[in-house]
Amino acid sequence: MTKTAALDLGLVVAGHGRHYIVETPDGEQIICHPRGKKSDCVVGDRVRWQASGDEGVIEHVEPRRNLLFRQDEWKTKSFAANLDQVLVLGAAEPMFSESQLARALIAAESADIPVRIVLNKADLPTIDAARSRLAPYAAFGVDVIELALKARPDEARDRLMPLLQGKATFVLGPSGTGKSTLINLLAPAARAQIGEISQALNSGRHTTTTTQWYWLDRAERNTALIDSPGFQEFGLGHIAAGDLAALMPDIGRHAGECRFYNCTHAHEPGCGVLAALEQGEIAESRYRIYREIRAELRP
Ligand SMILES: Nc1nc2c(ncn2[C@@H]2O[C@H](COP(=O)(O)OP(=O)(O)OP(=O)(O)O)[C@@H](O)[C@H]2O)c(=O)[nH]1
Ligand SMILES: [Mg+2]
Ligand SMILES: [Zn+2]
Repeated sequence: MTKTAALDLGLVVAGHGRHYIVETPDGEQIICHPRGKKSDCVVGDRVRWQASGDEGVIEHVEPRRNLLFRQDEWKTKSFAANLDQVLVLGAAEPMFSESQLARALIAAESADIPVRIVLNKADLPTIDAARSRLAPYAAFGVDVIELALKARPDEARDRLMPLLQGKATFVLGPSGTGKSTLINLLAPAARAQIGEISQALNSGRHTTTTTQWYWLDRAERNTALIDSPGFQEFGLGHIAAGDLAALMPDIGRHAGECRFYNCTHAHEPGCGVLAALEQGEIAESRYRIYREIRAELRP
């Protein structure tokens, strides 16, 4: 038996700076601190810990199945580990940035985590513009689910539940798209704070500031949703420029047709991607985003 196997196993369900909430296999929640200075756990981590008074000390993080993160210019922002899928939320108001959405998809693809897009606030008149902006994504095979989480909650629940059952799903998206609304709709015990709460209490909007794991089924603990703060920027500094096309399926599928094996799809003769763009097989917005991101990446 290894030394760590003697320690208790727990699941990190929240992190607040230097301490974490670890849930035991019987559902008890304990405040834990990591051993040593480095706090390198994230929500979704399985950890080995031991009690120290009323609190606990995290001794060891179990190997991760995957880790979703972004890499801005100066720092790595880890979202969560051991995920079964990512729901990327966009809304008609505030109108989502297609570049941010594309980046979230690329990060999930590079972490090898399946994604779906939820387009929320379908009750608003601006939904048509949002829907056409997402048409290229549906065309290359992303599941795009149009919902009105607040205006038509029963329909939203019926559409989502079969897709979430038995999985740990990370809810990712810009601020104000309805991530916490989604969590509150589906996780009975959740009190994820949403826009209105604080509008009533103070002048600011209430925005989620920490990542938090919620069970949809507290007794069985098979199905979870993870709420997260909205992002503003989404850097992909961890991706090598030459790998980018392969992480954008609509572009990557034409890269094999290029004359040069190291084609950058910018100006080379015999480029399969440029030919597909010309033919309308790649959406102009997608190609523009490919060029924009590529310019930021290390060669
Ligand atoms: N019209 C409309 N508004 C909605 C819908 N769903 C959510 N909203 C509203 O959108 C606002 C933001 O919702 P939140 O759930 O707090 O958004 P969030 O993505 O958690 O935002 P952050 O925590 O800031 O990242 C709230 O005022 C919600 O009531 C919808 O289906 N239709
Ligand atoms: Mg929120
Ligand atoms: Zn090319």
